[in-house]
Parts: sequence; structure tokens; C-alpha cells
Amino acid sequence: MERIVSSLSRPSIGSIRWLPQLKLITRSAHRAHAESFLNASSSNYIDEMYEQWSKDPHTVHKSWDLFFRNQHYQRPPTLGITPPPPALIEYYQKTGFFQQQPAHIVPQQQGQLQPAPGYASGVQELPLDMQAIQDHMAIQALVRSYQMRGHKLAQLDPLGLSSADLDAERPHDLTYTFYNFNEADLDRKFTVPQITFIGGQEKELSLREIIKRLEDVYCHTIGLEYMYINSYEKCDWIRQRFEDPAQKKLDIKEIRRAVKRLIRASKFEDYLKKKWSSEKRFGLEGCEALIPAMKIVIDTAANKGVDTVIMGMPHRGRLNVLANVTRKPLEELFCQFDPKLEPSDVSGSGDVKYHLGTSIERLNRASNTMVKFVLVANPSHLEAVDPVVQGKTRAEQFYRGDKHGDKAMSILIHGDAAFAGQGVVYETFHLSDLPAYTTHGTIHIICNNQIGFTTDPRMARSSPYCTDVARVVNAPIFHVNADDIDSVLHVAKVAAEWRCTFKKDVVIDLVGYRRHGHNETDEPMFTQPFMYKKIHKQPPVLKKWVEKLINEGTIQREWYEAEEAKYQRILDDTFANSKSSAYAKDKNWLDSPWKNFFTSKGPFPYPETGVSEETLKTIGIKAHELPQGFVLHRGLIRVFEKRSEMLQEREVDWGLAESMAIGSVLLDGNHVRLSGQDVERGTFSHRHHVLHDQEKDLVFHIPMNYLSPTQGHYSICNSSLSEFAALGFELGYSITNPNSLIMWEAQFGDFANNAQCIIDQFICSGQAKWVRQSGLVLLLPHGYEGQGPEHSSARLERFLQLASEDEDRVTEIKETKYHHHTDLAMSQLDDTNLIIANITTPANYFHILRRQLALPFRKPLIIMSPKSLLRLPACRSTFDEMITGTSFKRIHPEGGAATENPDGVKKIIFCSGKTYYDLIEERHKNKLDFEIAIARIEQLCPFPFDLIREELEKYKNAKVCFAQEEHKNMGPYTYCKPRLACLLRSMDDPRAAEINYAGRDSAASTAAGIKSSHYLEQKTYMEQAMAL
Ligand SMILES: Cc1ncc(C[n+]2csc(CCOP(=O)(O)OP(=O)(O)O)c2C)c(N)n1
Ligand SMILES: [Mg+2]
Repeated sequence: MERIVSSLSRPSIGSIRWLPQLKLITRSAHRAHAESFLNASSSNYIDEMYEQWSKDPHTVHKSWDLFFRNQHYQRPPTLGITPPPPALIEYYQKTGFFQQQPAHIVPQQQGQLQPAPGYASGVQELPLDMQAIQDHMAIQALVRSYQMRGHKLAQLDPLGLSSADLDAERPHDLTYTFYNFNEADLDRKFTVPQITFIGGQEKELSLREIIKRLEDVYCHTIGLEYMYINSYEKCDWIRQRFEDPAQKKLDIKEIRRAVKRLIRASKFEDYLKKKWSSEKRFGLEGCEALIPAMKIVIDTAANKGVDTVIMGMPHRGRLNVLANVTRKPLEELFCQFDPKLEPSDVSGSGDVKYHLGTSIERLNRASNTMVKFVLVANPSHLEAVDPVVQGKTRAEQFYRGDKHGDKAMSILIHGDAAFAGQGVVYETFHLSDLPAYTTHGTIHIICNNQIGFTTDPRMARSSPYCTDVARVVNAPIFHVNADDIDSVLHVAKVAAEWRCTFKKDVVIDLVGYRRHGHNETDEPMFTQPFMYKKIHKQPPVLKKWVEKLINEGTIQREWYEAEEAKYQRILDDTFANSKSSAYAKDKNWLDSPWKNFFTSKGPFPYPETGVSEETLKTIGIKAHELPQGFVLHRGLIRVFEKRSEMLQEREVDWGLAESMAIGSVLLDGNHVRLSGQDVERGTFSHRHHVLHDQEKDLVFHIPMNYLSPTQGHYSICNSSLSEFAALGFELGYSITNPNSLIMWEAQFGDFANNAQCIIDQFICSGQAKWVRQSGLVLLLPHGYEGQGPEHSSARLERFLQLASEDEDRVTEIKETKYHHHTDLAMSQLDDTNLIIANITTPANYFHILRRQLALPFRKPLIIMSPKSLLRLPACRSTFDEMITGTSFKRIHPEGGAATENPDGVKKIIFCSGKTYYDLIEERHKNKLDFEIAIARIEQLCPFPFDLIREELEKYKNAKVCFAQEEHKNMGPYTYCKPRLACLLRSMDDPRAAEINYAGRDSAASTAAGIKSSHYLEQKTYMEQAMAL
């Protein structure tokens, strides 16, 4: 039994009571400029002060000490929003604050704010300690304003042209006059408030010094956004790391290391530019700081125990990251520029060099530990790799029992335009803190060159910063000017420490520029003339930083020049070596090598996937056992009783077959993960793998994790309401270890097109582009049940169209890269890019899931799952179809009356999926059982040419018909017809020219919304199918 303890605390009614009142005060305070710092957030300051005072009364100013001692200050229980204390009420009354409010908005209840009739407006002379309080509050408010909005003034753009938040205005609250201070106050000393670390060891500072230090921290080349984080401790942690004057120092070793890294980052691009001037490389120039930033992130994390870093990134700077972060051998990179190079072991079509992945393990010198770097291959589709990286990271953590992400960590690099524009970024962020999806904090780095292709940020986003999406998960955002390497290094170090301390996401916004066009052959002056005039005059960051370091005496020029020359020699030598390479090896670019998986060469027999009757029974029983005292819903008790009856009868329905497939894979010691929206119960309430105690909140039980002590772990998890990120995540999970069954289920199949990018760019083409296999299973509910245009079609035709198989060639046994085959079915499966199935029996569903792991290779499996078949009494299988010696049937040939006299059969109907049950019912009604044979194609892709040939040969006098319930331009027809014709042609059978169609007409929409139309269409379709 498992229990989730909710950590959500709900605001109490008592605390909510104060909200409207505080709002009123806030609004009025803005109007009453003289009291403008006394806004609602002042009460937060008092809260914080009170908190400090309650720990140690000496840590607050003595006036506050007095105040708290005498006034019996009471904090509300939650929200941190505090009613003004009595002394403040008195102060408001004295200053005439309430006279400015309409009478009706002033609360009248006992204990709440009261107007003070009789007091004239205007500031009264205050007693001395009141003046001190006012000053102190003003200083606190000033500090708070810098902490909250100082970033708006930060000088983040190295070009000095733009404001990173697209707003050049100075907020009023970042001026001392806003707090009623004047020039004369600048040299007055004030106690440094406890809410800041700018004082260091000093307790008092002049206003001038306070402002200077705040400006240095918040408005120089670092802009910090963190005040929205709902945790005082976390905010304080950040404040300490940036405000404390002692914190920012890097030691000389770190500086020298960073100089060498910046040399590499800069000279690498120069070299590529010199050697292959007309090649696209999406250079990093203008944002070279990315490399030392990533490296120090990794150093810091490695020092804290991280030994696996999984990365995803777009085109920009990718080659540089490969060369200088993962340290991919330069020869392998340079090879990629050679157009004459032949693919050697590239089994597919390959990909351009700036999309390829890699996996490399090497020594990290800062921590003196081995670190594995994985750069996940990705398509052009920006940000699509984000959830894939997260899924892979989660899987790495799972397999090594790294429950808190202490060992494996992800880093995602983003472009500024893509980060703001692509919805999958948001979807991925929403996975970041979910128990079944968290990777315990990701470090996001935006390579913000302030442009997206030719589009200016002012035309590309509506949010102030390109990073604003990260605020939804309370991630701190550190903006930094990419030309100030010292600041970049500090920010990167703190970001890594944040992730390792709090296990939460963090964002580094590296604000730089793009020295050339979008790619090196583009002319940027067409569209950004002003910006590029400035860029042309901008010295490279390496030069700027090194000159600074030499001038201040931190490094010597001779040392720097020697380091530069050393790297130049490395480049020249490897370039010379790379010329001797004649082949591009795809194994060098694999992001997920599966050690020991492809060891056997074959031939492989078609796998038997049945299990012993004993195993079926054990799973059937154990999958429904409850812990002592667990109270199950009455409706489920009935469901379980029905399942028990089925077991007695040696029968299974769809749900039970699924449990048996999953259970048996678990019993073999393998891990199974099933994720998607509402998968725990199942959209159609057929699964019930997670049971909820009816009398205890958040107590649940997953019986399938209690089958045997040696079983694999079953993760079944409802996902966020996302398809793109959730499917991408599972894909990433699936590529990590081939010995697990990873499944994603769509709520209804049609929603899968929200994840089309993952299907097109990764699932169907991943192996061809990146030699990366995946055995991911997609369960897509599909079928026309009169439910209207949505929820009927999983767009089977689209998946079939994505299949790489040739419709004009009857497949023969083919050797593949890793294996040789003697079995056509296996050869086809090894050769295909997708397996697509539309299954009609529970037993076959059981087998196909088990077959995924029984194959000696991995292929994505797309299953059109049923809806009405889940409960159709005819849709049952017996144990006999699932026990040892049985296997997945690619087709179900006709097995009824028609087989008795095949020559007399007048029509052979091929169909796929649930329509089979309609067809046999109609055939029976029409008394055509001897005239019409019906064969079900269970595995559509690869197309079972061999088995279909047997049916065609058997019913040689029969007309050939393909029947489907989908519209003619949809469903399996357009895929099956040419293949049937091709097969018949290869048999010299004249029926090749006459393949009949029975089904709905072509249409624009997937299914009729009007019930009567649906039934009429169905009737017509059945008449066509039964016509002889
Ligand atoms: C989803 C998607 N849409 C469009 C493109 C075409 N495209 C390639 S790069 C690019 C601009 C990206 O800008 P940004 O994210 O700021 O990265 P940068 O190139 O500036 O580093 C565009 C629109 C793409 N690759 N992916
Ligand atoms: Mg950009």
C-alpha cells in the first residue's frame, strides 16, 4: 500500500480575510505618493522581521525589538500576508491615510483598520522611534525593490542596444526619492536590513553605499529574477550567493581553466570558419561564454557527486559543445565536413552534423571523477528534444536507483526565440515537479543572441523576457551579460549549486549576440542593419576578457599566448589526421549505446510469447489482491468478481489480457512503465491498475507491484495533460534501456497529433537518422462508435503512411545491419521503421506486447486500441491462445464455415480491427457464412504478404474486397489496397485489377457527428461488404 502525503497547505479562512483590505491599501498607497513605500509588501517585511526577532531579538533594530515586545504582534497562520500592526494603524491614522479612502471601503469590524475621524491629512511629526521605523521600512522597501525589479536595469546586452526585458524604463521604486529620501540623506547611515546580505560584516551603511551595492548586485551585468519563489529559505539562499560581497570571488585556478576553455570555444569556431568557410555550422560567435559556463556547471555538479550529464541542445554552438564540452574527438567532427566520406556502418540515411548525438565518458579534472556526457540527437524542430532528454534522464536515474537525482542530471540549452515561442517548453516545465516525471532539477541555459533567424525579439514574444515561461515552476532565472565572463562563471556556478541543493530547475539567460547571420552564409544586414553595424565593431569576448585579466595582473600575456598556440597545434594536427579517415562511423554518434544488446547475429526464429497456465493464473489472482483493511469501491468489487469468473473459465477480456502481458513481463524481471492521461484507471475504466482506498485519502495500491519479490518494477502514472511532452518523455525513457517495456497511451487516439513532432521526427525516423532504436509502444484508442468526429480516429492512415515499406514490392528475406534472418516475419520486423497493429483479440494484444521484448531488436509499436471491444462479450480469448507454444498472429485467417469449401467461397474480405465483429455479425444475419471468408490483418505493418498470399490462394475463386469502417481516404484501405494488388500481381492473379472497397466514402472529417448519419453510413457499408 502506498500513501501520498500532500504537501499542499491551503490558505486558512483567517488569512484570506485580510486580502481585500490589503489590496485597498496597496492601491491607495500608490496614489498617496508620500507613503508609497508603505504598500502591501511592507507587511511581508514586518513578517520577516518578526521571524528574525522571534529567533533572536538582537538581530533586529532596537526600535523593532521594542515594537514587537510591546505590541503583541500576531502573524496570520499562512500566506505570509500580515495585517498592519497596531502601531502602524496608529501611524496611518496620524498621517491621515484613511481620510483619503471612501468611507465604505474602510473596514469597520472589531480589530480591523478603522478610520480616524478628526485627524487632518498630511504627515504629522512623528515620535523619534516612529521616525526610525519609517526610515527602516523605507530602506527595506528600497532593498526589496532592487531584489524584485533591479534586473530591469541590469546591463545585460553586450551591444548596449537593447533591454533584455524589452523595456527601457527605470521603475520608479528604484529611485531613492520614491521613498521620500533626498540628496542630503545619501550620506546618512542606516542599519542594513536583515533581508539583505549587501552589508557583509557591516551593520550600518550610508544610503549612497546601500544603493551602490544594490546596483552592483542587481543592475550591473547580472539580472536576477527569483522573488516570486514561494520559499523564504530559497530566496535567502540566492540573496546570499549574489549579495554577499565575499561570495563572487573565483580562484586563480578557476580563472585559468576558464581562459583555456574560452580559447577553445573561440578558436574552434575560427578554425571551422577558416577551413570550411561555406559550410553551415551555426557558430557560437557572440555567445562563446556558453562553453566555460557549461563547463563550470559540470565541474560544480561533479564536485557534488553528479557523474552523468544528459544534454539536449539546438543547432547553435552544437559542434562547439561536442568538441569542447563532451570532448568528442576532433577527428570525428572534422570528418563530418568531408563530403567524400562514405558512410560505413550507417544503416539508415543519417543526419546533418549539427543534429547528431553522442555518448562519451571522460575524466572531469575539477572533481577528478569520471563523468558520462550524453548529448541526445535531435531534429531541426526546436525544443522538441526537451522532453526526450528529461525522459532519458529519468530513466538513467531509475535504472541506477538514483532516487533524488544525485548522480544523473540534465542540462538543456535553448535559443531565445525558441524558448519563448515553442509550447513544448512549457509542457516540459510542467513535468519537472511531478513525482513520476521529475528529474530532480534541470539546468536550462538560454543562448540568447537576441534574435531568432531574422526576427527581432520585439516581434517574437509578448513576455518581457524570453525566459518568463520558467516562472511557472518557480525556477530562479539568472540573466547575465555574456561578455562579462566573470559574472557568467559566477552565475553558472550558483545555478549548479542551486540544482544540487534544491533539486529544482534553474535558468541561466546568457545574453549575447550573433556575430554572423543565422548561418554563416546568411546576410544579417538585410534585416538587422543597426544591430549588425554595432556587432561589426564589437571585439570578441576572448580578447576583451583576456585584456582585462592581463591588465589587472591576474594572468600573464606569455601564458595566454602559449595556451592559444597549444590549442592551435591541436587543431592543425587533428585536421591532418582527419584527412586519412575514409569512413563516417555512426556508432560514434549514438546517444544511447546498448552494450551487449546486439551481440547475437541470428538467425532468429519468430518468437513464441506464450507463458505457462500457472503464470497466467498467478497474475490473474495477484493482480486483484488487496492489502489487509483496504476498502475497494463496490463497483470494482463487481469488476474483480467478473474477472475471477473469467479466470475460472480460462478466459480473458482485453483488460485482463493486458494485465497478464504486463504482469508476465514484470515476472521475467523486466521494468514496465505505462504513462499517459488517466492511464491508471484507464480512460474507459477497463484497467484499474491503481486502486484507491475508499476511506483514506491518497492511499492507493498497485497490485501488479506485488506479484513476486523478484519481479521488475511497474511504473504506471497519470501524466500531465500534455501529449507532446509526455510522449517525448516516454520516448527518451525508452531509448535508455532496451530491456524494459515502455508504453504511452493517448486518452483518445486523435490526441496523438498534438505530439506529431515526436512521432514524425523521432519515432518513425530515429533509427534511420541516428541509428537509435526504440521499442516504445503507443496505445491509441481508435474506432467508429458514433461519438462524432473527435475520439473516433487515431489517424491510422497517417501512421501507415509513415511506414518505410515499399508498396510495390512483395518483401523477401533481407539481411539487416546486425542480423541475418531465415524467417520472413523477422526479417521484415528488423527492416521496418514502425510496427503498426490493429488487433481484434485479447490474446493477440497479450502476445504483441510480450513480443516487443522478445525481439532481438527494438522497433516502435503503434497499436490502434479498441474502445467497445473492451466490453464486447465476443471479444474474449482463452488461455489456450496464450499458453506456452503460442505467439502473436500477424493475421487471423478465416476460421469458420467458409474454410469447409474454400473453392465455393465467393468473396474474401480483408479487414483490420474492430469492424471484424460487425462484419461477422452481418454475415451471419445474411446467412453468408459459407460464401464469404473474412481475414483480419492484425499486423498491418510490416505487411504480412506471406500469410495473406495463403488466404488468396486458398479462396482462389473469391472476389477480393477490403472492408473498413473508416472513410475511404482514411483507415487502412489506402495502405492495404496497393499491397494486395502488388501481391496478386506477383501471383499472376487477375484479381489484382479488381480489389473492391466496402466502407465509408471519402470525407474531410473523420466521422459523422450526427448519430443518424453514422448509422446510415454503417448500414450502407455493411450492404456493400455483404454484396456478392
Ligand atoms: C519548430 C521549429 N520551427 C522553425 C524552425 C526554423 N528555425 C531554425 S533556427 C530558427 C531561429 C531560432 O532562433 P533562436 O531560438 O533564438 O536560436 P538561434 O538560432 O538564434 O540561436 C528558426 C525559426 C525550427 N528549426 N524549428
Ligand atoms: Mg536567438
